[in-house]
Amino acid sequence: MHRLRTTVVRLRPITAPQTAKSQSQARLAAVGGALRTFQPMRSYTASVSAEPFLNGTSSNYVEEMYYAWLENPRSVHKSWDIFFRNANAGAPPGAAYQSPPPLGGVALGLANAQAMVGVQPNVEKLVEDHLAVQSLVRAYQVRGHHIAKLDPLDISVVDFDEAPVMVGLKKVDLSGYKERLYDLTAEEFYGLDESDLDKVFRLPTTTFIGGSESTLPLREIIQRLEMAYCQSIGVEFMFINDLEQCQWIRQKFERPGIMQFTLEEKRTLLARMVRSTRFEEFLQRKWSSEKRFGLEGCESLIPALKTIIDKSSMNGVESIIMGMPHRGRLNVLANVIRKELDQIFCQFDSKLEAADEGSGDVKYHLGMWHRRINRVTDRNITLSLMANPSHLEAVDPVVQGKTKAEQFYCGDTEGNRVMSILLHGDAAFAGQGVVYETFHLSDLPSYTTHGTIHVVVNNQIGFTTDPRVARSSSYPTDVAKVVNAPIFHVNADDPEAVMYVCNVAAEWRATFHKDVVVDLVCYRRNGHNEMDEPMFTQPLMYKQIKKQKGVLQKYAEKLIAEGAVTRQEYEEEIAKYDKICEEAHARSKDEKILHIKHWLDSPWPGFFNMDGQPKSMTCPSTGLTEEELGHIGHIASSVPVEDFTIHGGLSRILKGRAAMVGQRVCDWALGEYMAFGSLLKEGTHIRLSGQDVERGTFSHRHHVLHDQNVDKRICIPMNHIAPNQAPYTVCNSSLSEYGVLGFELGFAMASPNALVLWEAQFGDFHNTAQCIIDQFICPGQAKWVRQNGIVLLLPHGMEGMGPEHSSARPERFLQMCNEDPDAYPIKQSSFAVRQLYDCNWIIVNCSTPANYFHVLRRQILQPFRKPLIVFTPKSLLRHPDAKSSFDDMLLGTHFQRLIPDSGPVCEKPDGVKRIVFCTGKVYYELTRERKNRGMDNTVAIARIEQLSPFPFDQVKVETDRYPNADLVWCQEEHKNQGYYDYVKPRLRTTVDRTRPVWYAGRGPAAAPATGNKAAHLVELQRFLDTAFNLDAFTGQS
Ligand SMILES: Cc1ncc(C[n+]2csc(CCOP(=O)(O)OP(=O)(O)O)c2C)c(N)n1
Ligand SMILES: [Mg+2]
Repeated sequence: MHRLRTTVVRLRPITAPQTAKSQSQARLAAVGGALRTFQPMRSYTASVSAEPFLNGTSSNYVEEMYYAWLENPRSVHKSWDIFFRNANAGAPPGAAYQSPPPLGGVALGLANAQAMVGVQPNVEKLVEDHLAVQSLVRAYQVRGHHIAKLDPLDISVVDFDEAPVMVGLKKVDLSGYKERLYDLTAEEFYGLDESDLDKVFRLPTTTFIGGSESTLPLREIIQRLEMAYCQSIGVEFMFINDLEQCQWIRQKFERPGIMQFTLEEKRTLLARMVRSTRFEEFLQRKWSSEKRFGLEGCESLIPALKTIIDKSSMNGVESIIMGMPHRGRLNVLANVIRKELDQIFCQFDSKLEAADEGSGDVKYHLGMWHRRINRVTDRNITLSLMANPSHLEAVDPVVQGKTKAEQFYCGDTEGNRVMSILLHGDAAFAGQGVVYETFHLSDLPSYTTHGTIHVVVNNQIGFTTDPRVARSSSYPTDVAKVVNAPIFHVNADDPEAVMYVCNVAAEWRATFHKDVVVDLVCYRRNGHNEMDEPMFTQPLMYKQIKKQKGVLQKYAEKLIAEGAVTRQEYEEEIAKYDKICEEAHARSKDEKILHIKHWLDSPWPGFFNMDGQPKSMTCPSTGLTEEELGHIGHIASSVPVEDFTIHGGLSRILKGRAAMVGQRVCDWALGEYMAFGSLLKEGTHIRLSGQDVERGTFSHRHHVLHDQNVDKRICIPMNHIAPNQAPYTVCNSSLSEYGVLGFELGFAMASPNALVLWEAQFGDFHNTAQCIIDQFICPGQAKWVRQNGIVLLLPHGMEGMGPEHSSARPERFLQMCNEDPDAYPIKQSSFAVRQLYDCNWIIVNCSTPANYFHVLRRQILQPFRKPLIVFTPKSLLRHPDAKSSFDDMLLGTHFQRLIPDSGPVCEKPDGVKRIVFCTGKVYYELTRERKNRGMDNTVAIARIEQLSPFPFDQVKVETDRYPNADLVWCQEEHKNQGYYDYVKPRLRTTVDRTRPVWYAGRGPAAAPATGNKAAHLVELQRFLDTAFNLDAFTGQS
């Protein structure tokens, strides 16, 4: 029914009779057993011009009348009764309408109708007036926010002169409302004038301003619409294409008397305003020259958030994950999350020493996690504020990912227990593309968090930039319209209005599980930070701001005038909070050491020992038993459900897998299957996300099978490994990197017992997610002491496919490793594991399926979590030599950081003239060339599989093994790219600079690869020639 109505609304501008016909059947069924039949005889194409009062815009009114008539013909005016009867009887176009019968001896319905509209001899006018009223209601609903009093400074930057709303009603003076109507209504207001103000009109069902009344005089209608849509709240919702949702919002804002609060609610609100305001004042008093990005001008943010939390807790939410930028962050930590004040204050102490936990971050970026009792609901609630970098909005998808993970792990499939709140600045919300990317995740099955509440601190400025040059939309919030999220603009100087919209926002989320935006229109009392001079750039705005009375003072005066509190009570409340701050300040002086771990936003209980350290420094074998390999291999090559028809090509692939299992070998896809399947069996949840990951960009994976005969019927064999296995999530993502990688990083934050992988379609696409890599993945542990085991799979390799899609830019990842290239590490017990523990991320380029299998399993079996970057192959996926025997995956086997040459060179190492070190796919090109040249005895080839941390110890074994060999680093990437700059100093350190390290590879270049296939092959041959020409470097130093 809703769908029908929505459709009809869309069609409405066509013709009224069309609308009536399209609705008739459904409506009749709904109205008492279809007793009436209404079969319009007029054809769809019949002109309606013959009915002068019917036109596109009148259809809504006609619809109302028609429904009323269907239910009771007497409830409508006699003229409508006649019209509908005639139409029903098949009157031709132009003949259905007849003038109403003369007055006198009339039926009850007619008498009622006349009472409603006064003596109305002209039915045309009657219809037009009703239509006009309907249009008026709609105009307020659609555009009332344009004239609401949203801006506390009254210097609104939104210029609606440009918008197509300034038309109509030029000749009519509606005493006082003229300006309003002028702003709101369409041209030629159907002749409504002042004489109509006291006429009573029937209200359409699309408004709730009547409360229990169905008719109102026009004057009252206008007044109530003004109250609903043009005070401190401006509601934008009429773009939502769901009638039920629109009706829900209408009734929340239109019902008379909605904005009434109990005495207790008002006092609580005042107390919250006191805390919010006095907190900033306290910091300002104590540390006037410190940056804190204070909340002054938007103090009602604190009660806003608290209202959302109270209401959500009431609705059953137990955990809220929040992300926010700098503005007001300390205040939120103190007064919403309830971080101990002394812990906040001690951050201002410049003499505080950092504990040896990491390099840390500034105080207005740190996160927090806190469980407490919500005082209003008396229920437990966990609040966490995610640590974030300076990069505005980057934390948005991370918060969503963490929220999704928490929902997933507690079986909260509808978001009833866990939810997210995202705070934004006005400039950033409009300017940062990741906001859009995050919105587009909001309704995708594997990414939805079932509704986020967005709160915008809209202080009408971004640093020194005015909105008129910072965005092209009227509001900073327009981006939310892409997902049909309602937007509640509210004047932040009206705390009660703020509280009201926040309540509605929380209810909206609980009811529809969709995103919603609260736009707190406010100002920024100081400069961008407390040191900045805003008068340089916004002189007039700041003259106005200086005159502006603080919102706390205004609200307190209002409540005192109302008698809701006494001045003394208000002053006591202030004194009470000031005392709390003073006492905390005194305590903060006892803090000598700053522990970043006190600011952890995602603790992993039970994963570490009591001191927060790994429980061991060893990693068990990552191998499996023969049976396990066979069993998983069998699942990977079969369709484990009945009556499921797969594509013929896929049958061949599965048969090929079965054959490999029979021969006890794995290709790349099967190696990955073995790793995933075994971890799932051992109880580790796995989530693989990215563009087209289900099939795999290179059509090698096929983790989701599609029934060729039944639409949307799928089978994920990986979920059929064992009865008590952990679930496997594999999901094609939206076409986003920044948003989706951020999301997966957040997902991986929630639990250490999950393998979360993001695969780039091609490795180079990670650069559109660079911020997540640079700001979170690389330095996350150092800044925020939180570990993360996310895995990035980045297809990489020079295949002659042109400059794009060739390079995953290994040089960038390697350049950001925290390891010292010039210091040979002291070898201690568990060296390899310790090295992993100390690094900021692990970077591998595996050349065999077995090694890929091991590194994935090690990611979970090692006793801590580190990000893992894997450069994955393309052509190797199907390379006949790039296969691994089960023997390399059995119990007792491990990931090989370096794979030494095991060929003829081992027999006579002294005779070896050269060791070529390499990584990844070029190994296969090197071995082929060596064979062709008959140099298997003279040149050794060693593969460095783990680039970071660098396997100094194993490289040394190789360089010692071949004392007469010169050292060559060979790579297919250009010299200024790839691994050369990273590997060279490390190789030199390993041999204590006793031997030079030569380079065989492509020369330096601006682009990652040539676009010409022939040039690609020439380049390849050229560097292979260098690698095997034993005189290539003679005479060079
Ligand atoms: C991605 C990014 N670009 C630029 C900046 C520098 N910067 C910090 S705050 C700010 C202005 C933000 O304005 P707004 O979003 O309105 O928040 P407000 O400071 O007004 O609360 C800018 C440009 C940044 N932190 N992040
Ligand atoms: Mg701003």
